[in-house]
Amino acid sequence: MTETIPVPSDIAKNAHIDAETYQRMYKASVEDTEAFWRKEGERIDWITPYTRVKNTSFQSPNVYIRWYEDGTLNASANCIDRHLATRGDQTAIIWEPDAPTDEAKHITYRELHEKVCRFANVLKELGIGRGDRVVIYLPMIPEAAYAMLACARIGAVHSVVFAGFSPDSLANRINDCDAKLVITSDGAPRGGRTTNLKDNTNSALLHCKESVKCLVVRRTGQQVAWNAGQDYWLDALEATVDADCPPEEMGAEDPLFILYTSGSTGRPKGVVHTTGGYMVYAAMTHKLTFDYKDGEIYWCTADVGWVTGHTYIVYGPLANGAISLMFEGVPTYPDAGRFWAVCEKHKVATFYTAPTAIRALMGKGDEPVKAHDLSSLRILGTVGEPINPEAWRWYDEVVGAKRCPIVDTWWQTETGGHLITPLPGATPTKPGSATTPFFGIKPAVLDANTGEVLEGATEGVLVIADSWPGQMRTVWGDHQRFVETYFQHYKGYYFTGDGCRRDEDGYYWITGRVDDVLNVSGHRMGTAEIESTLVAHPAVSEAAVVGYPHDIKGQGIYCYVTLMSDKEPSEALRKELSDWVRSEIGPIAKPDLIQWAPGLPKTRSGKIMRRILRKIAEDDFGALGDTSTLADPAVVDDLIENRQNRK
Ligand code: 6R9
Repeated sequence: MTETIPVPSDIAKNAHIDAETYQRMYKASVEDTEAFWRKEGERIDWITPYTRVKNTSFQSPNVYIRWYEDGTLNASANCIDRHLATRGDQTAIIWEPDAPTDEAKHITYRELHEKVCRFANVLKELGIGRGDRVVIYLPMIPEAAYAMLACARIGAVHSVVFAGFSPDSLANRINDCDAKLVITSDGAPRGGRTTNLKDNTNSALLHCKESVKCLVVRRTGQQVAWNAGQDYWLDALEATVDADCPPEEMGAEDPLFILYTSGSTGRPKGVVHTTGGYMVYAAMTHKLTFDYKDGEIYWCTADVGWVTGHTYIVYGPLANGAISLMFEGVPTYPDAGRFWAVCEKHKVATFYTAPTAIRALMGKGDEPVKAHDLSSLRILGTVGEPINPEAWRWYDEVVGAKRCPIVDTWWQTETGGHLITPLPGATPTKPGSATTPFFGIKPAVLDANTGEVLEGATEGVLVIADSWPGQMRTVWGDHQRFVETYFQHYKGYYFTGDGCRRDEDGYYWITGRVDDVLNVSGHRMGTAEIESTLVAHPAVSEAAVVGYPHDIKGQGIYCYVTLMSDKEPSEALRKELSDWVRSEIGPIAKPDLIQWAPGLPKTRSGKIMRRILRKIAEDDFGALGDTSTLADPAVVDDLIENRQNRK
């Protein structure tokens, strides 16, 4: 029996949702989904109210997902304008810079309005309008949020690219969505070092259409290489435009943003989210999962380059008129107490971070936490990967002093917001479990091979039986890929790609990806992307990439590399390949271990047996299973002999 941690009574008493309300509302939400979401849609402001609520089908090949489809609204007006009368002078965004010695900024809703309006007018000056795509490649500075909201204001579709991605990755994303403009900064300070974002953008733009313009935010003041006629400084243009920009009236199903994410095959997919349903779901989950109360300081440590930053730094909190803290730095700079110093300094009530950060900080001991007054904390959250019970307990005991409920939120870029998560005032928690479904969510566990629905306490693949408003609508430019990736494996269900266990209390325990997607420090990466980068190197003939358990990162990247016959393995080459992947994709994709593989285990039809490679990488080669179907079973012995991950 795992332990169950009850809901603290003071939290339950004042929560938006208590246990009884959860039961009642959940039942209603899955029994009459349409009526439930008709009411919940009122959380946000509509220009033309919707009459139709749900129009969805999971039946491949005919998959479509539409919510509130005849309603019109503007996402930026929901995040800004509707708060002006009641909380214009309240802080909307607290910005904490990389260096603790630099001053934090407090931006009120009224200031946010002016910043976003000016930014939107600059976009218009540059020829951007409804439906145009804009790529945002910025550090964690307020301008990243302004840029997103400015796009939303004029109906342009933003695609944020994480500033840690390489010029090549940036170029691929600009080209895939045919963006007209890329927004970047001169440099990006992080952890005391600076990335030259404008230089990266210049390199990327060499591989894009000449017509793509570049808008540059001044962050560091460093010198940058300038392309006259193509590049524009934001501050120069801002000064010339009007301080007001009326929001465009958008259809509920008009795209709000594209966000590229890794899958098991091919290039990253452009996940498309639309306006109405996404905003309803972002606002509702932010308010209820974090039991957000007016005036509280809420801090999500994610980067806006990931979906967590979209839904839980920008759209959800701002739709609720919250105070959202944005942090430019890293957890360990200038020291391992930085997160806690920021919590103390700004009196943070809700703190939402990733298990990898918790594990890394846990490794530094309790002292850096204890050195700070964390009495303002009320709710703790985690996201991005399964959290191991040890890290959960440390978070609970040392950071939360056993007072703060922990919400372990399971969701995906594709889902737009939380699908399985505790609610602080309603759900007793179990360390390592994402617990129970959010309102309107119908999870099911299937047998991976037969697709049979498994009841009760069981283990299998996690699917969702019906749509919810925050669900992605399509893959940009490739609806077929959307249908194939998510709706063809198990007919009539949305396939999450995750495995899970459901216990006797109906609690869900996510066990990780069942496909070839890695989760390294909470960042999603396709093994296929790393493999194709490796084989693009002239010394490499073949490569296979798998994950292996890593104490801090959750998973590490293990690469098996077969060299061209005229190339000799060497430490220098190992480093060269590692740096190659880093520069081609970005630092997050840098291999942890590279093993020289004279041959890879393949079936007679030539398919690489990843199962075997995974086992060897996990140092668990006692149980390799059936290797008799291999074309050359001898290669396995060599791989075991020369494995890199010896304990
Ligand atoms: C929000 C986000 C999605 C994948 C997902 C799963 C893993 C996320 C988790 C979790 C266990 C949690 N994941 N949250 N696993 N417990 N609380 O992370 O989106 O980057 O698209 O990754 O992350 O494997 O399928 P994304």
